[in-house]
Amino acid sequence: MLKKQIILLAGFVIFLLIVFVSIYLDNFATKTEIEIDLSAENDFSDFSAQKKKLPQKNEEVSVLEVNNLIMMSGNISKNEEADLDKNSILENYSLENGVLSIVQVGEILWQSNSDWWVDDFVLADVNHDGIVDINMSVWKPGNFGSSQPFWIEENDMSIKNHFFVLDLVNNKIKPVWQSSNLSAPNCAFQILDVDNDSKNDLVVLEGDYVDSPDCLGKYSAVWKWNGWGFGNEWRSGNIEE
Ligand SMILES: [Ca+2]
Ligand SMILES: [Ca+2]
Ligand SMILES: [Ca+2]
Repeated sequence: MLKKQIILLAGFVIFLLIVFVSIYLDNFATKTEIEIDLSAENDFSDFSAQKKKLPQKNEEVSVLEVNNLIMMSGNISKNEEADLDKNSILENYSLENGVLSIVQVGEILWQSNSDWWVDDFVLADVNHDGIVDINMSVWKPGNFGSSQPFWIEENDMSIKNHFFVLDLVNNKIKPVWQSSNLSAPNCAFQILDVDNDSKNDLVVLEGDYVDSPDCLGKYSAVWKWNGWGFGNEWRSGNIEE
């Protein structure tokens, strides 16, 4: 009888231990997560505060001419109207202080993430499927977009430049292609058919992360959509030399 009681008591003690350990581990995991998030957020608010101090640019002023191409870089503000989802209602695409907003009849359909700084956007069919895409140059912490590959254990949380291609489908944003950290940031970009094959090309002005959060163009390059991403077609020598 006593033996049975001892076994029951030991079982109960083990049960309590398991409960306490799991609560402790759970708290620990949540705490670590929050600390990581907060530090990334602080870095990003510093970064965006510095970006806001860069000279304000819009279509009328401060364009940059490279190989006869007009490109803008800096703190760009611009507005465009288009019907990308082909529902016969125009959406307004507006970029202000690094935030891209898509507004349709006074209603905000979408706004870029709070930890993204959108340098510029261009509405053009970059992947040749007949659908006009929203192409963006984005600075953000974290190497990956919404999905981190399972084999990568640690995300690089430094703020780097990315190129994102999105579509608007039924009033919702659908990611088409998102780069991880670009090895050189794009200071400015344009989408147009430079080699006259009736397919749009991505023309970029590349800089160096040493100038971040500013971006000073050093090389120009042409990229072409290859079905699953962008392949480099051509890169110039250093423009400054
Ligand atoms: Ca529409
Ligand atoms: Ca497209
Ligand atoms: Ca082309």
